[in-house]
Amino acid sequence: MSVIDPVGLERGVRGADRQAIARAITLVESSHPAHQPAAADLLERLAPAPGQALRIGLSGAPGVGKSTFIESFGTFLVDGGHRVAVLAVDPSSAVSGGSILGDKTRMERLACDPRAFIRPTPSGAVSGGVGRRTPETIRIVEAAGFDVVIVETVGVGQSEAAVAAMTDVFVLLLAPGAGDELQGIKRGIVELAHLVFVNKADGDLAGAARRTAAEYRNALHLLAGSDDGWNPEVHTCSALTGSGIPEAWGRIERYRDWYEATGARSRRRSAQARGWLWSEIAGSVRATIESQEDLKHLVESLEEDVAAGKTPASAAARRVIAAAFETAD
Ligand SMILES: Nc1nc2c(ncn2[C@@H]2O[C@H](COP(=O)(O)OP(=O)(O)OP(=O)(O)O)[C@@H](O)[C@H]2O)c(=O)[nH]1
Ligand SMILES: [Mg+2]
Repeated sequence: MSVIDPVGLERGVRGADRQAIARAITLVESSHPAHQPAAADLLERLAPAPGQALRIGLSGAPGVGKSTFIESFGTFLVDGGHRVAVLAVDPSSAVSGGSILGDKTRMERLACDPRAFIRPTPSGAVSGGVGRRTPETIRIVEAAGFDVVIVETVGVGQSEAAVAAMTDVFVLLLAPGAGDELQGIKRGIVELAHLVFVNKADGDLAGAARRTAAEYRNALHLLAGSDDGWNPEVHTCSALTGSGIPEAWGRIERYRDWYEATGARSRRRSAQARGWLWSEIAGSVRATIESQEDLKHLVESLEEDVAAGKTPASAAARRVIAAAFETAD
């Protein structure tokens, strides 16, 4: 990225020019200090975006069929007149090395469709691999006119809470079987879900899928329901055959109608914006500390003491903060 022109990028993004969108995302993802002013400028220019897109968080353990589901569901949506952006936050690719290749073949149609935009996000160092800049990336694709944004994550880490904190509806994808072991996904993730879809409900797996759905329905019944008062639902689908995919969208739309009518939307979005402000503040404080040699050394020496149990972390943090704010101006 040699010449950065935020005005040109804004025009390109608003005109849904794919190359401009990709370059804008690369710019906001950059951690290079020289890129920060242009990135901030671009984001401010894009800020008055309507923000009416539906943001869907989609999570599920490796192999449950997330990529296949996105291909099928996304194709259904674009055929229905929607424009779909998929932001894949995929730490599993780093581990297995396989999923990028898998995604190329499993999202073949959507990847080539001009009404869709697929962007894998490098799993940054922040909270379980969620792209640190995913909320900004969402803003960019929304400004480009995508009205459905899917943020995909592998349901094995902490990234789900972060994804739930930047989306409107959280969808958990499961495979048939496994029942109570919760298929390697963390228990807390089920509690984040507004909708659970048991995928692979086809062929020999159809019966098992129905049983798994029934088990989860019972399990969710015992939970209190989501914070906002929505009662989570469990349904089956097959990403492979496409059965249950239009219904999956119907359920999501029903959630969205409820979400908008009850005021849950504005409450969730404001809470998310406030949470994001604080996380930005925390991130900036950290970046400031890491960018100053003396502070960095102070932290490194305190890290040793904290690791050795000589100094409590809270006391060490107070010293760093005191030093950082003294030198801040
Ligand atoms: N029978 C059946 N198989 C499916 C279905 N959806 C996906 N699969 C198969 O399950 C395997 C994994 O599918 P993916 O879509 O790659 O799963 P994923 O969740 O994206 O996996 P990771 O990217 O590794 O986390 C593939 O062999 C798919 O063909 C389905 O609805 N029915
Ligand atoms: Mg995948």
